[in-house]
This record gives sequence, structure tokens and C-alpha cells, in this order.
Amino acid sequence: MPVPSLVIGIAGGTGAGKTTIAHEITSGVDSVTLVPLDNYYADRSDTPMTEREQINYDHPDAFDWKLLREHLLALCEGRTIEMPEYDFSIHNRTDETTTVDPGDVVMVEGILTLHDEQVCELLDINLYVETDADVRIIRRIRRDVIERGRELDGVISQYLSTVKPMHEQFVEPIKKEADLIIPEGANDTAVGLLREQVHGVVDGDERPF
Ligand code: UZR
Ligand code: MG
Repeated sequence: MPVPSLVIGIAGGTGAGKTTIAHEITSGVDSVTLVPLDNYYADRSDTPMTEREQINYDHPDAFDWKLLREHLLALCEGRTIEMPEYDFSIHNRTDETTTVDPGDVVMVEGILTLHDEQVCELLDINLYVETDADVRIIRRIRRDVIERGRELDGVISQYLSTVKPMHEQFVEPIKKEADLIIPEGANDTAVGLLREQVHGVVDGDERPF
């Protein structure tokens, strides 16, 4: 299988607009492989549910970096992977995996995408999406309460006890690893410029970076 033309990493706080940016800058590209960092939360099959509920999912240790490195390297070398599938309602991987082929563009997207040095080495473009904390918490509440059916009180206390402090400690400093910082999530100018570059590289133009 051909190797990807471009490998992009997108980091940034919860609710910053990472997933939206990932889709918008690659819209119109024929083959895109999205690698959500959420799918690389560590396997918790041996941890009881009551303990799983207490885990700090915003800390780098919550992720299976080894598997992500292996999978990203495989995709970069043109190999197919069996991607784990994550179920937020059980705070664990499901028993299913998805067979994922390397696309022309590969995008890794998640709060701490730029945390791991070896992952960063495989990326051509490192992006950090920066959106105000008030906007992010509103989006997070909307997503968790309306789409994921969680209790408002639980979402707020999780935000204050782990999401916010971990953001300040680990997510925010990741900006240093970024090539570009995109303000206010999916802003049209930044998305437009990135889309142009992505399409250019996919169409065989010389890389500007
Ligand atoms: P995004 N998360 C959960 O709420 N439950 C889990 O089982 C696993 C992760 C949350 C995680 C983080 N934190 O803020 C968010 N908490 O998913 C990252 N607490 O996802 O980048 O899509 O916002
Ligand atoms: Mg997202």
C-alpha cells in the first residue's frame, strides 16, 4: 500500500474544535485516515468500573502511547492497522477493532497528540488549536450532557477536578511543539490556508515545509 503524502497532528484542549478542523482541512481529499487519540486510551479491561470512573483521563499516563507509536509508524510505512475502539460510557475499549488503511493524509487528533516525542517525529505538521476556556466548557457540557447523556453536576466536577488542571499542566505547554497555533478553533482563514496546503501536497506540489 502507498505511504501517506502528509501526516498531521492536532492537539488542543477539550472542546477546542480539533475534530472539526481535522475534517474541514481535509474535506475533498479522497483518502484520509483519522486517528483519534481517544481510541488509544489504555486498555482497562482488568480494572473494575468503579475504579475506571475515578481515573484521570486528562493525564498523559491514561494513554497507551506504545500502541499509538506502533500504529502511526505502521500507517507511515503503508501498513494496515487494527485500531482499538473506545466506548466512553464504559470508560474502556470495546472488544471490536477497526481495520484502518493508510490514507493519502493521516491525521492524529486529540488533547495530548503532541505530548509524545516519538509520535511528533512522525508528524509533518504539528497543529495546536487554541480556544478560550469558557467556549470549550460550554461545548464540553453540550457534548457530554446532550450527546452522551451524562449528568451536568458530574461534568462540572470532572472539569474542575481534572480537565482544567491537567489542561494547564499538560495540554497548554504542548503549544511549544506546534508549528502553527490556530486561534478560535475552526476559523475560516486558518482552515482555508491549511486546506490549500493539504490539497497542494496531495496533488503532488512541492512541499512548502
Ligand atoms: P476530546 N474522557 C472521558 O470523559 N471519559 C473517558 O472514559 C475518557 C475520556 C474525556 C477526557 C478528556 N476527560 O477531557 C476528553 N475527562 O475525553 C478528551 N475527564 O476528548 O479531545 O474529544 O475533548
Ligand atoms: Mg473531538
